[in-house]
Amino acid sequence: MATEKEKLIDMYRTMVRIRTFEERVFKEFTAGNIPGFVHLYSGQEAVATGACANLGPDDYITSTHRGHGHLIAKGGKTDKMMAELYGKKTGYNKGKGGSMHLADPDLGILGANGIVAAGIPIAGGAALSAKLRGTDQVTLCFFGDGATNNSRFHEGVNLAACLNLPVVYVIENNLYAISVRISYACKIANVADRAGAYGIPGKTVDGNDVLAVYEAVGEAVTRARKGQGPTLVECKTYRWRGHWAGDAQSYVGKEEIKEWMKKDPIPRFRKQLFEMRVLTEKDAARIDQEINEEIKKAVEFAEESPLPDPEEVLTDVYA
Ligand SMILES: Cc1ncc(C[n+]2csc(CCOP(=O)(O)OP(=O)(O)O)c2C)c(N)n1
Ligand SMILES: [Mg+2]
Repeated sequence: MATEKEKLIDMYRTMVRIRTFEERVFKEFTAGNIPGFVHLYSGQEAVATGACANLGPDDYITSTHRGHGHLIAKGGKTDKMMAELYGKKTGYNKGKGGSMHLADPDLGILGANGIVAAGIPIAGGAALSAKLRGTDQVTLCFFGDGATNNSRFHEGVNLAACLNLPVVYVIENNLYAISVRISYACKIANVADRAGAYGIPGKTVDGNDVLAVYEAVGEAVTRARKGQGPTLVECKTYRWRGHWAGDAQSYVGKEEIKEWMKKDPIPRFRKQLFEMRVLTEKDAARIDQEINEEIKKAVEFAEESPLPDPEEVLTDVYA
């Protein structure tokens, strides 16, 4: 029970860390302090957190253009992430990757990715490697509803199913691909139903319920570790901010955003933890304060770090 309690508190801390990181990034981006593009994860914290809580340090994840939450949930350090977003030498990619190329192979983080659905074949490769090496490593492959209409989804999931690979596909159905609503681009209610076409299990869960995600992905991870092949887990959720941090969301009704904000996964989980007597109001306030301090320091670290030297422009281009 002690371990279980620690785990739940850790999951709560991760969700707060993601939200605090993202909202600070939004602020700094809006102020012009972060170059390039950022795609924020606020509202979707329960997915990355619940899914990655099933992984160990040796397992892999592939991510997307909306990757900050995935990295944090897999153990990415917020100071090195922030420095990378600022384009600084101390960042995960020495300041040359930015938000959409954040990666840490030592933590099994095979990279954020600016190409929609491109993580799917990479996850297949990582899972095939684990299988050939005879390890029990699992690969979690995150992607959005939009990616499920890309050909890489069909090819990648079909091949992984045929090869019985230890991979778990986590679809974050946040209802939109940029400004295109999922109902316009897909004629089935639950994308996870597509699993049947590949002969693998598929499940749709409330993606704002961290414990539901944890459980569904947990079952899929267990199957994968036992050599029983891939699973598709669809998590229904919502992104609070625009497609990217500067998007005015003119295609979304204000009421819709308000409705989803009422389903905020963080206070929802906090309430559950209070009811379970795992967390007190005082604990929650302490966690908020610790994380605020951590993110403040991450920004200071990023601001104070040097830019990469011009001579480094052609180094680390290829691994
Ligand atoms: C192959 C490819 N096609 C199109 C784009 C442009 N694009 C960037 S993000 C995006 C939408 C992705 O939607 P979804 O998969 O639902 O992820 P979300 O942004 O909702 O997290 C598109 C079409 C791209 N980056 N790569
Ligand atoms: Mg989407």
